[in-house]
Amino acid sequence: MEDSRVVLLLGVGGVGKTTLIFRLLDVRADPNATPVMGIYKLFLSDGPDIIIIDVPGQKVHEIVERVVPLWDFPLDLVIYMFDMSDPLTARELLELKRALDGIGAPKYRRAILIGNKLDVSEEVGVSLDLEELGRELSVERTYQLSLIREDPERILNIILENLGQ
Ligand SMILES: Nc1nc2c(ncn2[C@@H]2O[C@H](COP(=O)(O)OP(=O)(O)O)[C@@H](O)[C@H]2O)c(=O)[nH]1
Ligand SMILES: [Mg+2]
Repeated sequence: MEDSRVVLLLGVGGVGKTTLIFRLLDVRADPNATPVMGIYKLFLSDGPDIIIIDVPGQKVHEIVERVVPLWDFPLDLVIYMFDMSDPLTARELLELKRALDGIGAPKYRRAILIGNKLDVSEEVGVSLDLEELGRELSVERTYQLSLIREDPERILNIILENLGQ
């Protein structure tokens, strides 16, 4: 794994973690609830391989249990995700982060926050303070996206710029 970077997606079920990966890989299917850990590898022509880990589980406690085996894994980037149209997913994300901090893991070099489903949040008129949530999660950067229609290049660039590539 010398020449790979490892990215972990964290957020409760339904926020769009698997969608991010499917967009990146140009998989057209609509993702179902993720039953098992998904490990995807991107081979880039110029630069290290990127391994993306999609943690299964819908609720905070299920996800915490699933992240435990990743304890000693060297993570380069954590992408925290929530649904901009659903404030509960933001509260649950904070709960998830606190639960993970409470048991001292996982260790990572850098973290960012993606507020997904911007299309829905605009439609229903819900707006959340992304920067405030970003501060509470101690992330380096925040992004508002609608992953379902996002250009895969843009998603890849977000990952690369935060991996320092
Ligand atoms: N409207 C809208 N739906 C989205 C967006 N991103 C994901 N979804 C939908 O939200 C549902 C849950 O997404 P999924 O990727 O399975 O979430 P996960 O449980 O975090 O992996 C799926 O039906 C997606 O198609 C988005 O940007 N806008
Ligand atoms: Mg999923």
